[in-house]
Amino acid sequence: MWDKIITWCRLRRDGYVVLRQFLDPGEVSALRGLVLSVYELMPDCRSPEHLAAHFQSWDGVWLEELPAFLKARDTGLLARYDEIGGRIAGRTQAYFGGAWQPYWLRSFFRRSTGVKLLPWHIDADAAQINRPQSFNVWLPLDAVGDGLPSLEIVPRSHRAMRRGPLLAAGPYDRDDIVAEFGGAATPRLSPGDALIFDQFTLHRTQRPKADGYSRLSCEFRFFRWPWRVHLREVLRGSSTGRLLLRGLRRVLGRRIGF
Ligand SMILES: O=C(O)CCC(=O)C(=O)O
Repeated sequence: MWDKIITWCRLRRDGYVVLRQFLDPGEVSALRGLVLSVYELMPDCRSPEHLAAHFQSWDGVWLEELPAFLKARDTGLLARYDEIGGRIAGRTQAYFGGAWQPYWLRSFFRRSTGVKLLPWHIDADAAQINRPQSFNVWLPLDAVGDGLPSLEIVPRSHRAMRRGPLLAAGPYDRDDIVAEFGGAATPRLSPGDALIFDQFTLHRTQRPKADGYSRLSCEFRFFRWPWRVHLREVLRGSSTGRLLLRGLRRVLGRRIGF
């Protein structure tokens, strides 16, 4: 239990946390095999249109629409996707609590070849998260940090960035802003390790030592509603809960807040 509390406190304090061996070797090879098989199919993808267009423009595979494509193409692969996706969601919830829901709409596989390096940004605006609380479970499928580029993270930038206005990614791309926060950290990660960071934490692709590399990574984003909304949804989910909710509304009126 203590390791989970410490993990949560680190994420809150630093805006990121590294979880070594978040996935075991069997899960890493299942995920890697799945991602490679999906990438083999993707050049033929014509629909859903949004999935096909994003694959064409930046080689990314949006997870929200992937099941529809796999259902039409390869149900075996769909079953593998459901299995590993469910495990990653379950593992994340085991660490951070069941209120964190997978945010498939904002999750994807990425094959990065260094053609377009992402500059300093926060996901809250660059990834259009549009939820009060969200974090990214970044899972590289290749070793990163020495040869292949990891992510550079600006520790403890998330609180200040949350207070600022949401901007397009560009204006954050200034090294003086990063220096004000005390500089960046670059985690070295092996496949199976997870880098988990808040949607307001400044980060970018580590500048690679050489052009022309290829690395695979997955970004599983999670969000949770404020506790009041969560409680309301839980209560709405059962007849006793709905009864209780009605009673609370009668007694507390507007003060109940939902
Ligand atoms: O994969 C990368 O190099 C950058 C990923 C990233 O920063 C993001 O998706 O927000």
